[in-house]
Amino acid sequence: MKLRIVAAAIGMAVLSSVASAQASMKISISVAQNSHQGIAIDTFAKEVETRTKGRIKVQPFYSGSLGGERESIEAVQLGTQELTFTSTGPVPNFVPEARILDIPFLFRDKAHARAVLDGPIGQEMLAKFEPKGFKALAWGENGVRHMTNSKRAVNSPEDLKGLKMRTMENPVHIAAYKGFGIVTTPMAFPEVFTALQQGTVDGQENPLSVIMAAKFEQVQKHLSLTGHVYSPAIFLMNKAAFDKLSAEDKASFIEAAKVAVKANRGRVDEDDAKGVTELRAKGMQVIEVDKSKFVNALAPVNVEFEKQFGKANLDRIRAVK
Ligand code: EAX
Repeated sequence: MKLRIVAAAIGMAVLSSVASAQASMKISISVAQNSHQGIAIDTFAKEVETRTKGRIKVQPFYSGSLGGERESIEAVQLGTQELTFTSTGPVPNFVPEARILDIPFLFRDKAHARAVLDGPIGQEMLAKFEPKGFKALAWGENGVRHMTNSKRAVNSPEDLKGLKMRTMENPVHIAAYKGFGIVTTPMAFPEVFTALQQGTVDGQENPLSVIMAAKFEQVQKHLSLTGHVYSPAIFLMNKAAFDKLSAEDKASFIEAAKVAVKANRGRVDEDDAKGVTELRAKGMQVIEVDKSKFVNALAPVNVEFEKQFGKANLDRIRAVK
């Protein structure tokens, strides 16, 4: 009898400590905290904590300290890490449908991309992550990608021929860059600075936000404003971890991600506005290219993409105002 009372008392103590306990979750990015991605996860963490009145804490990890983007997505899928904010670079390896968003020159500009991602096409795509073990909370932004290298000034697509460039682990990018005559070397982001420094590769391509956050100006001389592809980002959460939340907390997580995306996109706009001046001041040679030449150079690859993805699907994206 006594024993039972003690057991019951212990049981209740455990229950009440669970109810009041703070849950702690991890979120990661592969770039530095002082960046468009840092502001995304810091804002998200703060919003979740406020909205759940401190019951749920989200701990941010920066600079690939939990691994590169592919590893982080894997960790989220397995549930060893609850959350990550990642570019779509390695995403097609998990959710192949998302590949269509990585096609060069598909979006006219950031406004077009944001409208697509926030509209029905983007929302349909978020749902595709669920059967793969993810809850995709919201689309964020990595930015419009440009090319850098340490070998030569790239004014036209011909200048790209034979350049050895690091690419993301993304099949669509790799196919397109091969179309430019680039020698592609897929690599996780945390390895890129050293690879550029040691000359393992001649160049790489990334948005101004990433180039600045990673200080690539220290190891790259030439920057060509090719704007060759829009790079989406995404808030991914382990689906089981999300499903465990109360309805109210679920709504809080989604709202928190929305607020974070606003901050994220705002910072990308700031970086784009000041990036060229800042990188020039730090010694980079910045080239404004005739973009139409780069678009034309990819015409044969685009024929392939239209076959692969369906012209109607591409036109549906292009038609968004
Ligand atoms: O997400 O791998 C890349 O080049 C990404 O753009 C970078 O890690 C930021």
